[in-house]
Amino acid sequence: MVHWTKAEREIITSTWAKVNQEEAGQEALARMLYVYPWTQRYFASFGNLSSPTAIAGNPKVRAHGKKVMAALGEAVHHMDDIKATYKDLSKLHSETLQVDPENFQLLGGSLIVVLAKTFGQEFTPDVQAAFQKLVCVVNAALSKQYY
Ligand code: HEG
Repeated sequence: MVHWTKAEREIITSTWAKVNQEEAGQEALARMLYVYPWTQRYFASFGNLSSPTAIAGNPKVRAHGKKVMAALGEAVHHMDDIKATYKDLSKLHSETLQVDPENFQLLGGSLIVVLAKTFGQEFTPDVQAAFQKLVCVVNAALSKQYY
């Protein structure tokens, strides 16, 4: 089981509370779709993803970014039980959506870039370390139901 220090818990919960979920989710997803264009293959039903402007203005990207952030919020609220929290979501990505689990780290990395931009000087190495750890635990949990 993952061990979280008191400092890591405080960093994650206090930073998360300051995040604008819809904006950050939209930007993280948009960056993943642009920087790693092969991830677009899973979102064929989302329509126009042909340029940064198209992606940024795509309402489905925005709505989906919000959903992803809500799911990440569940992880933040259940930091000691992320595997169980994501059991169904992992099954969905594996069996139904058939998302290659390699992609999870691309979205997690994009989110960290967005947090770094948002918080600037406040995004200290300690804050980064805590979020990198959270992203690793989330990715492992989402990959758990793959076989
Ligand atoms: Mg996934 C659906 C969360 C990475 C592709 N994703 C969803 C849903 C959630 C979610 C909450 C909605 C589930 C539902 O409708 O019941 N996704 C989620 C998280 C992360 C992640 C927390 C990682 C941090 N997803 C991810 C990645 C890809 C992907 C990396 C592909 C590159 N997700 C994907 C697709 C759908 C979801 C294609 C269905 C979208 C739709 O058709 O609306």
